[in-house]
Amino acid sequence: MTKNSLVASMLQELADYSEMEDDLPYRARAYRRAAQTINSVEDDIEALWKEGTLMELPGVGENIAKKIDEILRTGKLQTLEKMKISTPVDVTSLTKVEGVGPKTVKALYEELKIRNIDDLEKAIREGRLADFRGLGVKSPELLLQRIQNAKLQSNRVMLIEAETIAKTVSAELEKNPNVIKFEITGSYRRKKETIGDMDVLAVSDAPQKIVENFTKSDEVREIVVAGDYKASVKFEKNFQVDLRVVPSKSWGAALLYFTGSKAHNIELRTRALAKKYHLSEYGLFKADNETVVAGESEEEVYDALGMDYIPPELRENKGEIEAAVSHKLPKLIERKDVKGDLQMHTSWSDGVQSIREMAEGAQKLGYEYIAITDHIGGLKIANAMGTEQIRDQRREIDKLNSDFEKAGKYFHILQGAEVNIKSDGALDMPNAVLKEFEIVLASIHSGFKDDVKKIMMRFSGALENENVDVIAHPTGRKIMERTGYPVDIPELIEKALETETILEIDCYPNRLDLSDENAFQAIKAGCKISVDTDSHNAEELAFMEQGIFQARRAWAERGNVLNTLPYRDLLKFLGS
Ligand code: DGT
Ligand code: CA
Ligand code: CA
Ligand code: ZN
Repeated sequence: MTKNSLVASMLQELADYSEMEDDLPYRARAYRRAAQTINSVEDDIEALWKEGTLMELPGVGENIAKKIDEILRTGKLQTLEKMKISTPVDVTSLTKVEGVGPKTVKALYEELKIRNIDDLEKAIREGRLADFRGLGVKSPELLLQRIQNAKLQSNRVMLIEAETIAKTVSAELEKNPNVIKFEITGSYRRKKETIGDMDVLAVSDAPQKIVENFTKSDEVREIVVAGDYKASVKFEKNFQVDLRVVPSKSWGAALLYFTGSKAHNIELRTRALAKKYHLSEYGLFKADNETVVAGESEEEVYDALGMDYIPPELRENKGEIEAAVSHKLPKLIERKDVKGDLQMHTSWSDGVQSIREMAEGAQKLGYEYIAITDHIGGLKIANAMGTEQIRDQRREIDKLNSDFEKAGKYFHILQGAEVNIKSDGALDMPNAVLKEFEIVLASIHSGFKDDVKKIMMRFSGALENENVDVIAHPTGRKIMERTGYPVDIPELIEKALETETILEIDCYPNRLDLSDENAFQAIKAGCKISVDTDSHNAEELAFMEQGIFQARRAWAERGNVLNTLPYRDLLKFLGS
């Protein structure tokens, strides 16, 4: 685990504080820029520091290099510590409220002693914030709404970010000799698209030692509580990690409890009561509350309740409990069922690598095929291809395919395309061109402010077009960034079924579009789904994993997903 994000978040905080203290605004900007660079570079900041090459990073001059040195040597920044003492506020969270900048944070603290979002909310509710208009809102209600939004977003992270944190946590626990076993539970284990906090469970014969070691990890920024069997700490960006140590005889019951969801737990407990049992995080007990029925493993608990084992992704109380009782749980799709990837971009449009590089990346993943789906038409921001380029690209693909054949590799590149659905609903390329592709994805990239009727009108042309195989990223949402354009999901599903159009789960980590719930509805209705990465370089092909989690949350079996088909069957399917 590199220290890049630790250094970046400290510089970011320093930037916020500097701006608040009305020091020199350009200095705050410089810290912020350096933080961004450090967050996005591939290089390990600690390695650069040891080599003495920090200043080769863009935006890192002598002053910032000194700060980085101090962070890496001492884990702290004296300047920042001093500022925190004089103005003890949670500037990072407060500035997440729309309309609240570092200057406002300072004023709120000086005038009303507001230190964090909760204080701010309280002040509004108690009518103490007379000058709410200074925050750019017409009413206190609107401000409360913004606070809710900030709270919702503030400390949640995308699944892919949680994976990085999970690796750190796992590395800490793996090197701890007192840990017998551990598991990261909660929404992380259920593979939700965003994670609020991380719930870690461990078995040990020396709980206190684990807690002590864990709270001393490099990444811990703040210890919220530390007891004999549990601790709550904050990592960078205020992300909370809870650790609980349990005895091995309760391992299964605790896993079940802390994996959740809460709704699933409540339903399980009700089922237990109906059997005259009592279920808690300590175990499944008889009515006397003493005789243990089950508890060491999750399987044992489900079994005692007369149910099949329920994979974590399904534990949302959406019918999985009934299905487990009647032995009708879906046989969920697995990563290894995937035979190819049907959305990716190359340097022919807005990607950064060649077709060959993408193909080689896909071969490393064991795929039989990929579809190159560069943008076509007039979409300027995506550097879309015109007809001449499409012909040239076809030649390159033919050549590569014949090279693979000669080399005895069973691997095939399909020439596909992503065509834009224009604001009037027409496709951005005539049918005569579209019909030459082996697979065509149609998608919306503009006119997000259209109302739902207009959006559905725009979709209908694409759905009814016989050359369109897939609707890509159907809602246009980006997680924690934008909700996308309005889509009537039931209508989209119905029309997709009618016209035999495939709906996509775009695996790009901030898209995951269709969402779990939308994909669940589509699959339930009988739609075929394509789970594809929308990669813009070969490394991103690995995002397939994210999409498979999402598909599992949507109850997808292998048969529901287009790109589990072997190459020959895929061609037959697309040809029909
Ligand atoms: P998150 O952290 O918001 O992404 O979502 P979770 O599901 O990880 O929720 P969290 O961290 O509040 O709690 C972890 C698990 O603990 C949750 O999935 C189920 C269990 N749990 C928490 N509170 C309750 C409760 O009041 N009742 C029951 N039955 N279970 C609970
Ligand atoms: Ca959690
Ligand atoms: Ca928690
Ligand atoms: Zn697109």
